[in-house]
Amino acid sequence: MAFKTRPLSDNLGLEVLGADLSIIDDEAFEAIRNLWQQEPLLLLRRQNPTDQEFLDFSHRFGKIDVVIGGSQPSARNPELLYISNLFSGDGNLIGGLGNHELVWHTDQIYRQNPASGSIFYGVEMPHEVGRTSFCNTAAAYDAMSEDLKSKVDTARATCKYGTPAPLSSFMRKQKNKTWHRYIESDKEAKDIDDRTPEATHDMVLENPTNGQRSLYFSPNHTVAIEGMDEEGGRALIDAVIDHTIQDKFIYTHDWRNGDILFWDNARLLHHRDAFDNDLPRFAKRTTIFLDPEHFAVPEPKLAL
Ligand SMILES: O=C(O)CCC(=O)C(=O)O
Ligand SMILES: [Fe+2]
Repeated sequence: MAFKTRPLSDNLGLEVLGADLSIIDDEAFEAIRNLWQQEPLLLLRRQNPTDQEFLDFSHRFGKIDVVIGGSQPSARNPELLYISNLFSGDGNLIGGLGNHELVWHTDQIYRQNPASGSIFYGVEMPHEVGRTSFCNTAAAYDAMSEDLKSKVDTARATCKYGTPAPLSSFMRKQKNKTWHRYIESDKEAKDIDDRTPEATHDMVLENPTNGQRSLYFSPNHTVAIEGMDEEGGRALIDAVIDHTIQDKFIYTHDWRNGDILFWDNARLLHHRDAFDNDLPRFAKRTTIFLDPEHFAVPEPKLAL
């Protein structure tokens, strides 16, 4: 079976037409997985899965991670992350990540064994604001000079969740935006810090099925390049960021309710614009250990 598709932009992204995520059989699943293998960003519109259907579908790709940063998993089901600026009746935020800009980043890269697939279900989404942009790091890698490729091919970047000291000049210029965290107390901050020790990963990943290479790094989390002093490490990450974050590799998504976006953090960076906090925004996300037989993953030896 093959779904009809149409490109979201010249740079990246594919809309999959005629698929209903709540009734996907094995054949339809394989067709979607094949599309995601080829294309780092997929969109399904007008979806309306129950939590269980969303989780069942996500599970088909692999084990779902329980996110341990500052974001809030659903208390009813920790495999489901709520992303929202809404408050419940008792005055608590119902989800994580608020309404502010989220600078260019890669989900979960600060973990020792990062789950690299994010599936994001926009339930209640404002238009034209709070847009999410994606940057194609496979295309960026292909377009690199041989000189920069040879440097980055062997490089490993060290990441730390919520760091106040990002390595790149790009992030140092916008330090006030580094990463907002809704942390209530010093104890909570320490707990998160203890749960998220530094993690180091190869900066170039390769898909075993088609040899496609992509850059794996996160501007806001990178604190050092392994084996390099601060100056050398900064020169490398600056060159990689300058080359990668360019309009020609970026697609910006304007959300509609019912959109489900699949993004592969092994092949994409993403960024979210700020939005007015009076506009309700509510989404659910799963974060998946994609299987290393079909996808490039950061730590295939640790694959579950
Ligand atoms: O709210 C968004 O559009 C994206 C949030 C985000 O960065 C994430 O869920 O990983
Ligand atoms: Fe993210």
